[in-house]
Amino acid sequence: MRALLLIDIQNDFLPGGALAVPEGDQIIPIVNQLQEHFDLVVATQDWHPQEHKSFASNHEGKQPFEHTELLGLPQVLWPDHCLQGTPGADLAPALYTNKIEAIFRKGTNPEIDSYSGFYDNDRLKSTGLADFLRGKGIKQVYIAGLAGDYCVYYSAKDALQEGFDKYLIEDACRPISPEGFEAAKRDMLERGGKIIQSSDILADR
Ligand code: VGL
Ligand code: ZN
Repeated sequence: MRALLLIDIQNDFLPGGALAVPEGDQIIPIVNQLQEHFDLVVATQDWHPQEHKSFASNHEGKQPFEHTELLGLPQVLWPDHCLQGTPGADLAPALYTNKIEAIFRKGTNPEIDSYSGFYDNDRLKSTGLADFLRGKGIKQVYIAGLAGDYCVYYSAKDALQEGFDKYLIEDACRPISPEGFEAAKRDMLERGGKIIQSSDILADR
């Protein structure tokens, strides 16, 4: 059984959003087509309280995209984004959602960031996603979404660590930084992940 994991396809990560990923909107027609080729479709949603410490606005004198530390971990400070219950946190209106069986929210603890759909960045708290997937008999996890160099990358690493076969659908992702995405893809391959294109899936079945 194989699952499609849609990472953070939310308004704030689309062009015009608070933390826009270049060309983020271009993945939506692709992921809409992909969904019918999977046994299970699951989505994640970045879902921050206003006082979230990943926001530069909560650190005096700091600007978005500066680097700092949170709980001893390296942390990029972001513009305020994906505030719980706001339109920016909504899934993109053009995203086909009927097939999405569950949505896992993350980034709710104001003290720590949570890029992965499986765990927060310190791996202190699980979202329950891995057990959910195992409970559905999933062995292969295919990952698409935003941003390729942050939440997609961290989710991919955790999928591998949780023992799933992991496939990154490269053209169904867009990164914040192209260089960061290149490094992330190299690391995923070294960890045993596979990188494919949407056409590889759309061609079969
Ligand atoms: C993300 C930065 C901050 C992502 C979320 O979805 O990749 N990036 N929060
Ligand atoms: Zn975030």
